[in-house]
Amino acid sequence: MSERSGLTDRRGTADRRFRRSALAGAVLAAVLGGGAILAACGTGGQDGAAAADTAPAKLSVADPYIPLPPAGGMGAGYLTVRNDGGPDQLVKVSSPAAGSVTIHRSTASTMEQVSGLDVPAHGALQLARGGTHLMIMDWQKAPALGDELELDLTFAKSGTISVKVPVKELTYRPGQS
Ligand SMILES: [Cu+2]
Repeated sequence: MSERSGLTDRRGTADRRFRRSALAGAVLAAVLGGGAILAACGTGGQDGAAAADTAPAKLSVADPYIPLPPAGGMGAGYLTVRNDGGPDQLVKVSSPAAGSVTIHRSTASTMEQVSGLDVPAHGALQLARGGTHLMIMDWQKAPALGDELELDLTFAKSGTISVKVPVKELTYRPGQS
């Protein structure tokens, strides 16, 4: 460490440190993601992996819910997409109940819109609190507890799957009744 480094140098060091930790996070995410795929396709060699990639996806949606949004405010949507087939990608979500539904990813301090989310082969895509979620705005009518709202999930290969999504208490977690 240089005692005499000026403000610019220290800034540079901090910046490099930040980049390194961001890179480490990306590598870790890649390792974890790769691990999940390996676990799912563990017995297949290269041929097996190639076969899995062209197999049709077999998707089903589990545990969808929307925590009751504040009056007039934006809401979040959570659900799990299960896949018993080849890989697919969630590319668009819309709803007759709302003017805008976007796919979001939470980062450490904020969230950002993403254009799509992978549904891994023989795995699941989870949209859950603190992670990826749907952001719903411009309600046609303010949602109330017990409402069932339609979400239309469009996948790159499987087309559109429509689900009825119940509006739950703010504290609701899947698995509770
Ligand atoms: Cu969001």
